[in-house]
Amino acid sequence: MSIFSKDQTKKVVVNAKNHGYKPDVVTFKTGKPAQLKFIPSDNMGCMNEVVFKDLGIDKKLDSQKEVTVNIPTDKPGTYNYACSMDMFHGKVIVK
Ligand SMILES: [Cu+2]
Repeated sequence: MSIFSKDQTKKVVVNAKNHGYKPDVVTFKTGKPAQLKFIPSDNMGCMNEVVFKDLGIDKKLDSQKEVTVNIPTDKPGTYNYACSMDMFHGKVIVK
């Protein structure tokens, strides 16, 4: 990635013992490629899988390294996500 890259990257720490996703809301701008990186902790529990129902994304997280989810930014929208049991919730806003 060069300094001229227009990509947007944000990080979310996953911790089942610390109320879930931190931060639980992230915002991206429309029109630029966006990546949400899930940073593991030592308390993944049932959060070892993340589900973006609206985007049809169901992804295993890795307890050792970050896992990237590409977020579509072609139009404004709000994408909720959750752990595989729908207990912990987070939100991505594209505007
Ligand atoms: Cu869960």
